[in-house]
Amino acid sequence: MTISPPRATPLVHPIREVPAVSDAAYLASLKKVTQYYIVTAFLALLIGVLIGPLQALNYGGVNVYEWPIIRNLLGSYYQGLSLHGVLNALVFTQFFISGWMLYLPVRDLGMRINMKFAWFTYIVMTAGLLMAAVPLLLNRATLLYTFYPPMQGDALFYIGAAIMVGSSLFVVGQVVNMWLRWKRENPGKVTPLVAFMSVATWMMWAVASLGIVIEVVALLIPWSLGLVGGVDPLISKTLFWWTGHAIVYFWVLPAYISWYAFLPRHAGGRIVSEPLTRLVFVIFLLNSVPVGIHHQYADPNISNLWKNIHMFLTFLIAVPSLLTAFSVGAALEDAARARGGRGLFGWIGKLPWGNAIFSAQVLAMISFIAGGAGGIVNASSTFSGVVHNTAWIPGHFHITVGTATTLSFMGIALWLIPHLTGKRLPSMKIASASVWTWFIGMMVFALGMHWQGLYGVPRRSQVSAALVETFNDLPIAFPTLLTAISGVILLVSALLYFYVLFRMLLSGRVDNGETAAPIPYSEAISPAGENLATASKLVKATEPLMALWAVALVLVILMYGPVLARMFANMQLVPGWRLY
Ligand code: HAS
Ligand code: CU1
Repeated sequence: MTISPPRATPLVHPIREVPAVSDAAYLASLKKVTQYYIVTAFLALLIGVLIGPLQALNYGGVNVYEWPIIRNLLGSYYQGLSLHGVLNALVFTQFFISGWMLYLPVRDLGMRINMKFAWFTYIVMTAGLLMAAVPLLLNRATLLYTFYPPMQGDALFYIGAAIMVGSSLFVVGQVVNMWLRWKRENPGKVTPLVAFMSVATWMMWAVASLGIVIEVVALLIPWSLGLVGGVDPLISKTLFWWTGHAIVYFWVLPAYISWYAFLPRHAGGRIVSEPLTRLVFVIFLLNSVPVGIHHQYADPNISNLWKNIHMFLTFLIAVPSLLTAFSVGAALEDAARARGGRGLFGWIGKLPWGNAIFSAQVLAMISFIAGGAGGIVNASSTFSGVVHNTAWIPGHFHITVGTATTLSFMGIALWLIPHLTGKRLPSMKIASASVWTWFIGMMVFALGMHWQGLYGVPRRSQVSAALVETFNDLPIAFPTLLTAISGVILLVSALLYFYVLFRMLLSGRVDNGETAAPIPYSEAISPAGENLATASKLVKATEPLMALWAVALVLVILMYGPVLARMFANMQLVPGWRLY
């Protein structure tokens, strides 16, 4: 069910087989730590998404924060929103990715890693999460997921967040180190595709995370501990968005790995071009980070020149996603035609829409067409004034991180958990219902929110409690209704999904995951080959990831150095505020 049978036509290039692991205890431990990451991720998502409908109802004009049951649980709309954003956008993603992008390259390269260190990293990351969770739950870090100063929370929140985010750098170290060992042991060989994509993404994240790590460790922790009298909000915000834009590619590239490498197999098709895929990931490595000022067009003390440079670089960083759209779209068409699809659009019906693993990811992609187009609107400094800080923005990110990332991960988990545990998906029908309703719910939510945003309804506001006159004159009755309805659809979807997920996790082991749910490698129409000497120019140019990593770091320093230097020259330290 999860993997289509080989194509009727003979394969030109054999499908990659995952290198065998002879040490069963080692493999079991590797799978276990991956499973811990994935399950922790989904527990965070479960709590996070249950708060989601409360936010949607708020934008639908229903103030559920007045209801006694909610009032007993959550201090305010803003505490609910902080939990929702942190758990879904920061915790779910990072834990899922840390498991997924540790497991994949290790298996792809057939290398051994130090399992003690892998477990240590998981424990440190979880400890950081728990530390940050305490003030969040106690309404002592109601700062929203961007924690902009001068809003101030308890020091424990910043310390926990620093430990959680910082520990992802241990995964970077472990994966890059393993890849370098593989390179030494396999001179002249081309890095296999899945490992290549994972290593490039981790390298990008290492450069990206520096901003937030510096912000939290050097500025916010000393400030929240009272060691320094104030903090410069603009410097903090700029360091935040150094990480904050690139983090969206840290969220979406792990889904791209699946779209490129595994999705064709679920549909019985082929990867279009491995060299092109490598190019896409190298562009992301080089260009994901030096674009963050597109979040700060409205901010003072950043010259228009730098705003425009970052805008131009933002348009460039849409290019690898456009390459992905055409390349993965072609892989789907190839699959559908191999299944007998005909006509200009008729082939689409031949795709395996009833397979939730497949449909979750393709529905995620379809919603991401709109999400990506909206991103390009946000990036234009001329349009930004219309949409910035309005409900349009949460509309945008629910059809990017809420689908391209989350819905893809939901689909991936449906084969990954059977693979890791030998358990079986209890019901493909319920799983399908959950992913289709997630897609519909997110699309309706995004429509309602984009629409409200165009009328200037602000984001991050308890609009349901605002003075009626403020919004009474706006013709937004229909979009607010859409948003409210979407919250209910998404609640149903989440209940269906978590029912299937937990029934699977709590069931007994029945299969050997290695054979019953193998890693779904796909055949490639244009593979990269195994030997660098005979590989194409593109493969040769993209292979030296260490050098490209250094270039990425230099580019960020060039694109942020002058911007930050001017801010440090005009530093304005202000004391903290508690607005909650
Ligand atoms: Fe964004 C704000 C610009 C992508 C997430 N973004 C946000 C925020 C989040 C977020 C969370 O320039 C809010 C931050 C906050 O709280 O303030 N974004 C962009 C641009 C892109 C983009 C240019 N965003 C993402 C992704 C995200 C994400 C990915 C998460 C995963 N975003 C912005 C800007 C802002 C912003 C401004 C600040 C706004 C403001 O004013 O505050 C690009 O990377 C998008 C490129 C994508 C495409 C689409 C490619 C389509 C593909 C699918 C193809 C489908 C197929 C299916 C083939 C060009 C790959 C075919 C189907 C068949 C059946 C055959
Ligand atoms: Cu951004």
